[in-house]
Amino acid sequence: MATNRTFTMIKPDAFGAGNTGAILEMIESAGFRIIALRATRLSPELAGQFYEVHKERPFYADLCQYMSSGPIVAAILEKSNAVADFRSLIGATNPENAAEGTIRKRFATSLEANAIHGSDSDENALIESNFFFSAFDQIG
Ligand code: DGI
Repeated sequence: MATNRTFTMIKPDAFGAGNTGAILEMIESAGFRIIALRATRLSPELAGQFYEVHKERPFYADLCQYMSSGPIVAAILEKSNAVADFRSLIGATNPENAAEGTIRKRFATSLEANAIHGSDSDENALIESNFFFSAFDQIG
């Protein structure tokens, strides 16, 4: 994958509240092109694999339970400087610290239910994209 891609998930709180369309609109308006998109549901085991990097953290069990509590939308996005620009668009992990105009400021309801995921590096964007999508799922 080129370094101009990132991976995102619209989390169960935002999906359940019917905010998927508004969030995708913010993403496209910010100049990201959708390369792959799917609605799905994570089992606790799959959520655990996805967030394995956090497995020693005290919130890991809660995070896996939360991320498997309802459907999510996964997507691969393309834009120059995608990883950093998307982290700016989504805002700080804790919505209390998220800047005005960010997705988390607008849609997150708590530190855990923070509406959206964005990869934190090009390497993780590739790993996370391959977790959800085959090459066949991704447009060129
Ligand atoms: O990359 P981020 O999603 O912004 O943040 P992260 O990779 O540090 O953490 C992954 C997710 O775990 C985050 O989006 C929300 C949740 N989380 C992070 N820190 C805490 C937390 N959940 C709880 N309950 N408590 C925390 O301290």
